[in-house]
Amino acid sequence: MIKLTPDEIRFFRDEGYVIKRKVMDEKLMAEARERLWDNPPPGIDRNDPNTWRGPIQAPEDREKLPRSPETDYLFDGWTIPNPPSHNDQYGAVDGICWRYRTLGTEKFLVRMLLTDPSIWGMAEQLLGKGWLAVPSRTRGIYCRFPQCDIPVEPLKPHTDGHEFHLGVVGFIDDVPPNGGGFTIYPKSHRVFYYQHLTQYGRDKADTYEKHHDSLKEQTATECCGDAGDIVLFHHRLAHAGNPPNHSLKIRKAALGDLVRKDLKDKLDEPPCENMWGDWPGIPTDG
Ligand SMILES: O=C(O)CCC(=O)C(=O)O
Ligand SMILES: [Fe+2]
Repeated sequence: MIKLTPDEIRFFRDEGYVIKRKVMDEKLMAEARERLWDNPPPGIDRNDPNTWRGPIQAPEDREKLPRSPETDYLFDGWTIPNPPSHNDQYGAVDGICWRYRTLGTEKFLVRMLLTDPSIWGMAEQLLGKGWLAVPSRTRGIYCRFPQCDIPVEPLKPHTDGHEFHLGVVGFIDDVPPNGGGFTIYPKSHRVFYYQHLTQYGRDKADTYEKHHDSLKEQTATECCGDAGDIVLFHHRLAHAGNPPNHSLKIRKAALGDLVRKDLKDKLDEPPCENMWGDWPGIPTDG
């Protein structure tokens, strides 16, 4: 079992994320890399790296596509509806990402990324033993194609819109530096926790935009590593949805969420003065 050290827990508290190396199960990662090719976007050929490139087209209006309730997020039987922005098949957005979301419901992926005993145990270290709700799905496997000749756009930071406590990003293949690694804004969780109307919901405070604009001045950190490495991140940590991939490999990461069982009772609560009230494992004194 891999555990978080007290220093790593403090790092998570102060920076909003922590990287743990070589955590995920090799066999399950091999299965994930294999299953990724069940349903690639048109024109993308597993055996021909020349085709591993965007742009792939996103539907013009994702909000109008039929919602698929079978992909809702169930936690111990209660539901967080899959947001309409997750409706399109490839989640193409900026042309170089391929978000294979429907694979996210597969049991092996939930086991690899969320209920793996080490990952579950580390999440319990932060959120309390016995407090995690059993998840039904991950977000899926999020790929980023090599940038090739597509112009690099400025980073687009955001905080996630759905309700959760702890995000998990797991690399199922190596991600070299500048290879589209998960790109975060350290410490921003301490700002954005207070920039929403509720602790966990998507509605933003009037002052959100001002703080969001100031992220442009902040240096983002790209989390890279090898297959098996994971990043645990706080739900209000700002991160970029479009990290450029200057490598020749497809960036392949599984994303998922862990929540406490009592999240459903707290959906209307405004942010608390102490942002760590639901995190019994986080020391607030030094
Ligand atoms: O793919 C990534 O690196 C980030 C994706 C992301 O932020 C999201 O989909 O919310
Ligand atoms: Fe995000």
